[in-house]
Amino acid sequence: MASLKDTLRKKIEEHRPRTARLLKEHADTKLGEVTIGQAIGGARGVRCLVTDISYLDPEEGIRFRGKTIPETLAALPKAAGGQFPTVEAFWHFLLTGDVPSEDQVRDVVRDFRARRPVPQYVFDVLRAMPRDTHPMTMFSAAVLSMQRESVFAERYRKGMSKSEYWEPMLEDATTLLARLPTIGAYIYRMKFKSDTPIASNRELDFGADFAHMMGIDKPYDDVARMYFVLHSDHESGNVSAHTVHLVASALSDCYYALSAGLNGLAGPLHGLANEEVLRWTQSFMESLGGKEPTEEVIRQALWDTLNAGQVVPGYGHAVLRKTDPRYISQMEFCLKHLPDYPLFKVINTIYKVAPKVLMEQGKAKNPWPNVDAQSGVIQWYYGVTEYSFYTVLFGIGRAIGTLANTVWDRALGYPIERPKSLTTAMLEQAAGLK
Ligand code: HAX
Repeated sequence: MASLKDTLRKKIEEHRPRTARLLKEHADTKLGEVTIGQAIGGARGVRCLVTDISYLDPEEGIRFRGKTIPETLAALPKAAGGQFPTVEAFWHFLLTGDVPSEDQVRDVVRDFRARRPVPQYVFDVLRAMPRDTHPMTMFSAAVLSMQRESVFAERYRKGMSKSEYWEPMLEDATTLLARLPTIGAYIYRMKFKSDTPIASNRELDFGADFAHMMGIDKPYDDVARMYFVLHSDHESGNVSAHTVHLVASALSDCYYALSAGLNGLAGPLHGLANEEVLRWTQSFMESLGGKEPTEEVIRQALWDTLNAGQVVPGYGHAVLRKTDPRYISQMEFCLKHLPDYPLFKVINTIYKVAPKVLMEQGKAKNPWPNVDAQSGVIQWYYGVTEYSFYTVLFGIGRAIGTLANTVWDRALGYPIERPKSLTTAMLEQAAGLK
């Protein structure tokens, strides 16, 4: 049986000539032009990043290694006694593009288990922070605190050839990823469950151990697996993925890069939107004082939000132009496991009304829901009602895709990222205004 690392080495060796040929023979081929609107407008649609790990089609949504979400979930080996694939199987798949065999998954699970123990100093760092610190700040700080253990940084200091960079990057990425569930669950129980952390059970896979350390029974193990897979990757241009890629392009190690990416994920227009959705929904429900959340009442609340100059959280997207398939996957989960749950019904009613309201307002290019509109309901149903924690869950998932990308970035020798800026006067000149 080929190990994950051996399979990856073979894939990298096969891939390198493709990148080298494109650079050598086709470096001047144009992929598009950049407009003033794009330069001012957050580089929307500028094609200047490369990744083979996932691709986001505006109409279809995400494909991981060429597979849609349902295809990915169907293809990968499932966790024992579960309906969803293990995170370990998905990690193998994202890194190599191959669906792993059961034996290969077992091998990755074993490797993750060995790397799982979190050093005491990380918990000390968390405990030293004021208890009302946002969970994302704690999470990012915990990741950063482990930078001293980076094998990549150590090997770089000692001198290492560029062709070898990916190996210590893989080493760091795997260790870091394996530790994240313990750190996340520790933050949760320290902050919200009267400081009663639960020790890891090394017999369990990534998702099941997370559920165990959160103190939540089945099927939360499957919820965790589903959640982490769905939130893993959304090609390279979103704030968290791009930040990880950018920071790592300076040859900063995985710890620096992921911590930076998490800080971007913590913004309300990005990952924090899942917290905002629940905050918005709860405050709206409270304002009803027990009255029925009818379509008409929801329509009014949405208009109140827009008229106050605020965004409707969980709706809109910079690339997608349809309902996010990650939203649909979670909605299907809800229909199966919690069809009559009142909060799910409210979220579904918002889905009926919000796109029409956003279309009527006419500003958002995409009036449809994104992943964040649905994810909090599932957490709430299983007892995780502390919504400031939701982005940490997103962060654990997002680490899978972004860390896999950093390994490939180093394998393919992608250089330090450095787009060019212009002054406003230069834009005016280009526009013929000066
Ligand atoms: N509610 C109200 N207005 C919205 C809106 C929404 N949900 N989505 C977009 N708009 C507005 C924008 O604020 C912008 O207004 P201005 O012209 O006044 O600046 C206008 O519509 C055009 O924006 P756009 O081109 O459609 O959207 P962007 O690519 O600029 O932004 C966002 C994409 C996701 C940031 C945006 O849709 C938004 O703010 N949504 C709400 C927050 C949210 O759900 N974020 C999570 C997105 C998914 C994700 O990253 N998850 O982590």
